Amino acid sequence: MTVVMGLGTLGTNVAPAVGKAIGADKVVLVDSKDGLQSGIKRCKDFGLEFDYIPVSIGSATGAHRDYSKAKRKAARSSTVLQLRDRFVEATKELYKSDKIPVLVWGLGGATGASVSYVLSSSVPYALHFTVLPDPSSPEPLRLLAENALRQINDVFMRNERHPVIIGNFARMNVDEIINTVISDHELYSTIKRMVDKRQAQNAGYIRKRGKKIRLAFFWNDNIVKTKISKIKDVLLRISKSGDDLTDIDVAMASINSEEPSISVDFNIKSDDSSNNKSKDSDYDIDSFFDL
Ligand SMILES: Nc1nc2c(ncn2[C@@H]2O[C@H](COP(=O)(O)OP(=O)(O)O)[C@@H](O)[C@H]2O)c(=O)[nH]1
Ligand SMILES: [Mg+2]
Repeated sequence: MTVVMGLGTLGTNVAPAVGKAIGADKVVLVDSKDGLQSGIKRCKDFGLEFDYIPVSIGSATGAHRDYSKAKRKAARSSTVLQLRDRFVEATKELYKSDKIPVLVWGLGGATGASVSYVLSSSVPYALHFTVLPDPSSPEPLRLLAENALRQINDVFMRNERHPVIIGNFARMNVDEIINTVISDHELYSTIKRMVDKRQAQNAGYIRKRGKKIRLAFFWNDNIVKTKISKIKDVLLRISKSGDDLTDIDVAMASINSEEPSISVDFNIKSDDSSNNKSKDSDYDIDSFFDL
């Protein structure tokens, strides 16, 4: 029995593939009303059982990337708080069968990250399947990197028992990411393995001089274990690299070592950021997670 939560634009589109790969019993999609449609279609195409929850905590187009605002709205949204309560119940049921829930969302955005923040801080273990900011997105990469850094602090540093798979899917569109999730054996077997609570309890850590050290699984061309602080270093460098940074390449220089190094290449181009604002109201939710 497993549940995959798809949060925000990236999350709702990629969650159906994760759900299919691990044979999930249910996929729950959370995004703006319009944003939900493509994820719903993908769930239907994959023949998955699913629920969807419209929220209005980011902008309708998702373009403003205002994580602070989305976080404030999520904390006050009755829809999100009801979802959190249902999520906690569902997670307790999963734990009984030694499974943990999966949260799929993209680092750097607003909607997915703020819902992930609410949900993940309410349970001891959840597997995060997330992505680094995409250099081909129309927003300045620096803004996405700043958001991503804050989200790592909010979500991963505060919930340090949660295993994390961070994909570098730079310049890959959603369909390419989906194909990778479904066809990359190493990636989906890692997801499948980490959904096992007993694995999650051990695999998130190494012990060094008696101290627990947080690990993430970074997918580039291979799954490698890395410290979350390494990913933070990379994002910090991006966020400090200038206002107009729009291109970046992140690569793991060495794999199969305990502390892989990460190399980063930058390109600086000029780019305009758009400031989209929208006001829509929250929706009511019915019932989810019929476990
Ligand atoms: N590689 C890749 N990254 C994406 C794609 N869509 C969104 N992202 C990244 O995912 C992060 C979250 O974006 P998004 O899901 O649109 O934000 P949200 O809807 O507010 O949660 C950002 O850093 C984006 O760069 C995509 O199609 N490909
Ligand atoms: Mg969005």
